[in-house]
Amino acid sequence: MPTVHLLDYVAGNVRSLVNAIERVGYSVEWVRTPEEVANADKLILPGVGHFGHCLSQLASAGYMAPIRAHIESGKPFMGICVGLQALFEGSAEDPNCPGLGVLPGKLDRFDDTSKSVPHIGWNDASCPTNPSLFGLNPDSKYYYVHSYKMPYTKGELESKGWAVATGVYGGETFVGAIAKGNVMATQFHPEKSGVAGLRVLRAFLDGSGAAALASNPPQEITGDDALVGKEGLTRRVIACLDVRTNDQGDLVVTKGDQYDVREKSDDRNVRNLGKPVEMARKYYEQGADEVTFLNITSFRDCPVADLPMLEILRLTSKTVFVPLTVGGGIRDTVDTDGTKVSALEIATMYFQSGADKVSIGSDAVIAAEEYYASGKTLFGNTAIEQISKAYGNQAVVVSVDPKRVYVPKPDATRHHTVKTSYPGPKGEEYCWYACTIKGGRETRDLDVVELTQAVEAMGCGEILLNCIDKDGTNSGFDLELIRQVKAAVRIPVIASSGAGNPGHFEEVFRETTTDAALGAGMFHRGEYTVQQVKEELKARGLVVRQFEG
Ligand code: 1PR
Repeated sequence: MPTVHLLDYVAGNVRSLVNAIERVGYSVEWVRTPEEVANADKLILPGVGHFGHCLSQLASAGYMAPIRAHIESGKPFMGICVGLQALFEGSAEDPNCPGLGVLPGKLDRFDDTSKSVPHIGWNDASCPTNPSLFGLNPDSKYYYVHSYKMPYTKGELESKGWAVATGVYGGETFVGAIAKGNVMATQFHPEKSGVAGLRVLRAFLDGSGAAALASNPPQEITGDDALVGKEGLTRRVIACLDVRTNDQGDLVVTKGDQYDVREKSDDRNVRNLGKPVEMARKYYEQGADEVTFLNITSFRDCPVADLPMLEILRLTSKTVFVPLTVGGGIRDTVDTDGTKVSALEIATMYFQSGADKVSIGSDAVIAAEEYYASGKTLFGNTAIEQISKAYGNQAVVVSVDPKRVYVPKPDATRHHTVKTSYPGPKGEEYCWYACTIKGGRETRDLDVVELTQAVEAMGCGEILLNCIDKDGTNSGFDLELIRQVKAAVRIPVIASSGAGNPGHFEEVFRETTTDAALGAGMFHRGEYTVQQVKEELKARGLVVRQFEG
């Protein structure tokens, strides 16, 4: 197998990248010291998380000069995500930390006054001068996750000989990919962009991308060329698999009604809806934009290193090239042999097994309570803070399990209420959403606004907003809950619980500003496919990513 060298310089999830590289027929050799950079013919600089963290690691380990030398030698070089950002002079994310300076310009933050930041999801990489630059396709979508971007100024980089592909997010046009000579870099993650992304990786690795560019160098950009074919961020549809061991000891995908996963029949068996790896693969092939696994029992009696979810991730990430999230049991814990294992260590095992994000439930509620009890002080010791510092905010999702508490009027409680169109049992016209822990078994005196604002302050990058009242009901999402949380935070929110048909997805995207929507039961029971949901959204004029086989 031909090889590519991958720079191993910073904590991050490179497992998916390795899987994607292997999938297109190459094997990875690691560069673990600056001297080894010289061994590389093709070099990839991956990068996730914080610009300053990545660049200061590169600088202090002595990598900057060897990387520049590799690029100047004319050997193939590819940067991914922060690997693209590193090519510029610097970033507002850490103004004191210089980039490689191969390209002029500095990155700035997306404006979050009227949109969620980070920019998470599937967007364009459209290059008017070279539409099929390194396998890009104007009709394909690519997976982005970043808060800082290189703003695009028409013609500026092109005048220096660069081909530039762009995307648009909330009116801001940013650099999605750039290429010139031996250098190719993407802000999106090709390894998480399905078949469209694998095509880009292959074009870099087999040299066909550079050859095509050499024979058709970018021309001056004219007129409105740069604005062609820009649809913006697509509506993200996520499939969620709740996983647990059943009474026979098998690992199964299950699904509850209001979190009760047992059959209604007398035997009260755990519902078995299928096998996790196979079902994840099926949803990927139906066009799911992400797959989420929630370990809903935390496999309590198992040594941490043998957690069955690790194997599920390893197997799934070999064939599923969209982002994978894993949740359940991510907290400081004591292993079966008495060793203490931190939440960060557990998250690290998940990332190394192929997860792109981890989702934290109960532990986030406890951390938020402590945050308010200490007068909103951040000590840096929560799982959210530690994992987001090491892997970036985008890697930390907080999964919220709220329940409605009805009140007759807003001042009957200290909590944030909503006026509801679905009054309570005694005709109460208001409700607040109480956070729960332990899979809904314990209700806390903390509302969803308090929780989501606290975890956003701690560095959480996205909210997975379930709703116990709606879970498994097939009656549609709780729009009132979603609107309340969307108004409270600036990070993206995934609407979850209650989806029973494709129309419910259309409704939640039309009636709220949710960033993504998740379904479980309707997919598991085979009532509808993810593809049908996307067809419905498309028919109603919403932009979606279509699966490319
Ligand atoms: O508290 O960090 O160990 O995480 C536990 C995780 O497991 C949390 O994310 C929590 O939401 C989840 N969980 C715990 N118990 C259950 C249960 O069902 N008994 N599942 C559970 C939560 C809810 C959604 C579901 C949507 C959509 N599952 O993920 O997929 O409600 O369902 P639908 O479309 O069929 O309505 P920790």
